[in-house]
Amino acid sequence: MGVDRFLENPLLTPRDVSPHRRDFEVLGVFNAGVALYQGETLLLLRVAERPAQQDQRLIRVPIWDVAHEALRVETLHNEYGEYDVSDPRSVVTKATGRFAYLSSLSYLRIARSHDGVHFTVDSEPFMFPATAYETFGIEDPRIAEMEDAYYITYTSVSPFGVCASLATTRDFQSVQRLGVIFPPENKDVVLFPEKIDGRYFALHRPVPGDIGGPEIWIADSPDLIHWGNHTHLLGVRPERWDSRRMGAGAVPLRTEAGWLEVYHAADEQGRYALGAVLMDLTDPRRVLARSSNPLLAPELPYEVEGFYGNVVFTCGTVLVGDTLRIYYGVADSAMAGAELSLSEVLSSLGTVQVR
Ligand code: MAN
Repeated sequence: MGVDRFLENPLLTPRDVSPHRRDFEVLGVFNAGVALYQGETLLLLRVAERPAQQDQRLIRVPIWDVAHEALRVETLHNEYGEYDVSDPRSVVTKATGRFAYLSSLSYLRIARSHDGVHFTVDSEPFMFPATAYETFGIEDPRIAEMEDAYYITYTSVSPFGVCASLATTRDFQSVQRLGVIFPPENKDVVLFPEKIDGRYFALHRPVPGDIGGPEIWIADSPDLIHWGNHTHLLGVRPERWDSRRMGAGAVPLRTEAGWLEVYHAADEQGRYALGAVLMDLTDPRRVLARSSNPLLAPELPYEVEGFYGNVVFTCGTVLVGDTLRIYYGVADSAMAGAELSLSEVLSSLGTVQVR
């Protein structure tokens, strides 16, 4: 299958974004949600920042302080290697083996474009951590346009765990939080962009503790807030590209063949690739087909190398005619884009061609 990566890739890198305050540095600009708004393509970027690290023996971590409604920098003493920082995304206390902090704090910022390729980043954050469930940051937004509003599902991280939360906007200036919709541990929540038989649908990704693994579930709701009828939708496949963990990626796309979902999955080596799953239009709990091979896997240097390498991760696509444009985060560092033919994707799934 032909995958045309944009020649302009990476579209946005940390160099294109100034930190929200001067004593911070931007580590990553990635995993953006996508919306079409007033003739523009908007990327709702996940921006990961941390305080500039001045002394190797100290680790400075950012935390949203709910009580004081301010960002606090906590300094951890690491003179004797008390903390394990081998995974650059987190800080683990060696004595307990327990996760202590994220190494950066993520928030959401908008980038706007007339051609979908060249983006200008807003000077201010769009959504910054604000609640007790967001003290370690907010990540990986997905945007579903429904009934004159845009619904943003995002990951909220705090000492309480990793939750999925919901917010809504009409103008991409003001935003209203609607709270946590899936308790820990859950992430990768995407809303279907329309009601099916009178109910809202969402894909979600719980992380079971002892038995089971990180796989994709589906639920429905009368109001986007109360979710039930949880059903397991799609699981990992041993010894394949999606053998270890997986989650929904983009907002599902209505096609004549069914709901097309571009999802991400990692293998045993932690290599994240993208594949597709097709669900029945009237009963999305019915899986019709699934990619044998990835649609897109990390191959180019900007996908393989970075803050956390070997990762391609999508939170949104745009369909123009037969062209499926996938926006995706690369190596937890930057944003990229690629185009595929929708009819080729569907025929790779062994389904009927769309006209
Ligand atoms: C997490 C995801 C993303 C991230 C990948 C790779 O599980 O939720 O935030 O891009 O891992 O680090």
